[in-house]
Amino acid sequence: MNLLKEIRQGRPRAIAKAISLVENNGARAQRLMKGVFACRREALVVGITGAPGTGKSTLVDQMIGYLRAAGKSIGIVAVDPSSPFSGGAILGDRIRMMRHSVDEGVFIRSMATRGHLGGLAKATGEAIAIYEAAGKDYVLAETVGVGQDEVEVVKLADLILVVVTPGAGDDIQTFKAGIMEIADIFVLNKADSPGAEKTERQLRAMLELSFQDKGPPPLVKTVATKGKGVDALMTEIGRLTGARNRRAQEERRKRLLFWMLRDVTREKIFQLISRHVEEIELKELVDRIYRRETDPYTVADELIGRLSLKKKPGKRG
Ligand SMILES: Nc1nc2c(ncn2[C@@H]2O[C@H](COP(=O)(O)OP(=O)(O)O)[C@@H](O)[C@H]2O)c(=O)[nH]1
Ligand SMILES: [Mg+2]
Repeated sequence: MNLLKEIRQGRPRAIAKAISLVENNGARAQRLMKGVFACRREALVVGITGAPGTGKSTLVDQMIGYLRAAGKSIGIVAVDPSSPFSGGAILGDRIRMMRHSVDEGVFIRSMATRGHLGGLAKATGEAIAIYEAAGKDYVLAETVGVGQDEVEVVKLADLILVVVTPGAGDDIQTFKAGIMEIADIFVLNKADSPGAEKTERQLRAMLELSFQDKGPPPLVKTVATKGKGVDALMTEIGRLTGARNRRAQEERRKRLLFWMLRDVTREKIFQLISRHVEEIELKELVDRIYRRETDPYTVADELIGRLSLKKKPGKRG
């Protein structure tokens, strides 16, 4: 049967196959993605980020439980940096969500940071689109909030949760750089640990300061291991994504589509160039740039110029 049709029916094997295809970024993936896009289905995409060990996977597991009880279907992408430990981390995520692995309404997929031709954010964005085409109501994207790659990934979400834990107050400076300003909801997980109240106070003070203009994002306390605070978190998610905020969501989606268009166009232009320019010449050009005889800007102009010449043979200048 046709792969797209099987995806639309929500068949797990078809979803798995489709995600592998986009990870490998071949011509078949492109054809498939055109069909996926035409499906016009949308999920609510929630990004969950935070340092390793803050309890993201445990929280995701609880969110799955909550959403399944409400009859919702869910796709999960767990993005892990491909350090020597990633195998272990991904395995850990899998184990923490294991109780859902036999549930047809839940699909879990891990993606490693490196080894993606065309970029991790692109592959993850495509995986999300595949889940949407498969009719998932929610997509939960767990990512470690460290590198630039992960920040790009979490920006694909309609709503972003930043998970912190007690004691995090000590390195609050690290949040300031990068991840903090993209949070829609702060989750203070491990609220059962010592120092939770102190961290809460510090966090609230910091948020008040940093979000003076638009007001601080909500802070929800959870104990993921016991499912405490999960109702409150889900209520907050519902509130922020409700009808009143529909416009903001639309704007965000459009911004993403613009990025996607930019990435796809960029990639296609480079593919075109690669078709017209021998690899050996590209290597020589890089050598010349290395020797500072020329620069990437000049070379790019030159290469693009050649493309337009190829298009209109005979019509020079
Ligand atoms: N005490 C306590 N431990 C938790 C809580 N949530 C998660 N943990 C533990 O923290 C560890 C890391 O959790 P995990 O979900 O893998 O974190 P991740 O790396 O952010 O995905 C595990 O041993 C969890 O059992 C919590 O609310 N309280
Ligand atoms: Mg995890």
